[in-house]
Amino acid sequence: MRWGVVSDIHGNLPALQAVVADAAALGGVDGWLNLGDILSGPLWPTETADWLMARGWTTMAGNHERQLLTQAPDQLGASDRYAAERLTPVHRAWLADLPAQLRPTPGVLCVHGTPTSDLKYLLQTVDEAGQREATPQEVARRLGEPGAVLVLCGHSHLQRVMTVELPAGPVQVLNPGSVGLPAFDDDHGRPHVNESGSPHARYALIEGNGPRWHVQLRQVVYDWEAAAAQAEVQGRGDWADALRTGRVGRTEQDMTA
Ligand SMILES: [Mn+2]
Repeated sequence: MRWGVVSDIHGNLPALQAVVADAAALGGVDGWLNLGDILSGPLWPTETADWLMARGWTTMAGNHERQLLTQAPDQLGASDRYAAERLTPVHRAWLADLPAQLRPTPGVLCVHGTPTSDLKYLLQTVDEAGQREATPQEVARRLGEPGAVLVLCGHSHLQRVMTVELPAGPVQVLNPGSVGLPAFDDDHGRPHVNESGSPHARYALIEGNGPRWHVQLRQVVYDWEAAAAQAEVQGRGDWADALRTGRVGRTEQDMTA
C-alpha cells in the first residue's frame, strides 16, 4: 500500500494540486491521508474545500477545523475568520464529520499535533530559546503507548522523520511538512517561529505494511508568487512573505498594528 500524506494545506489549492501532480508523476498512490488544518488562511478556503470534498480522501481535523466550528466569530484569529466568513453549511457539515485522529490501516496512527493535543508539536519543543527539535526522549513521552509502528503528525509545518524506541519496540514518527504555508510565527507556549527555509509545497510518500515503511519526503515547486499575491490582496503581508521565502518576514502583528 502506497499513501500520499499531506498536512496543513491552509487553503492553498494550487500547492495541493502541484503535490498531487508530483505524486502522479512518481507513479501515483493508492490513497491520500490528510492530517488537518485544511482551509484557514487568506487564500482559497472554499475552493480547497470543494476540491477535497469531491475526492473523499481519508481526512482528519486539525486545531483550525476545531476552532472554525467552535469559537465565537469575535474570538477567531484572522486566518480562521477569513475561512469562517466564506464557508457554506455544506462545508461546515463536512468539517464537523472529520475525526480528531485516524487509524487508516493497522499499525498506523495519524494525529494533528500529539496523541493528546492538537496544539502541541510532537517533533519540536518550544522553550525559552524558541523552538527546537525535540529529543527522542521527549517524543517518546508524548507518544505514550500509541499502538502503532508509524505515527503521522502535522501542525509544526516542519518536515521531519524520526525513529523512537518505545518499550513495545521502535516507532517511526513522520511529519510530512506543510502543503500550503512553509513558515509562520506563533505564541502558543512561548513566542517562536517555524520556518521550512524554502517556499516549496511539502508532503510525504509512504509505502509498506508491518513494522517497516519506506518514507519519501518531497518538496514541490508550484506558483507560490500567485499564492503570495492573493495573500497581499487580502492584506496578509505576513503570509505573502512566508509563501515567497519559507521564512517569517512581516508578522500578523505588523498587519494589525
Ligand atoms: Mn495546526
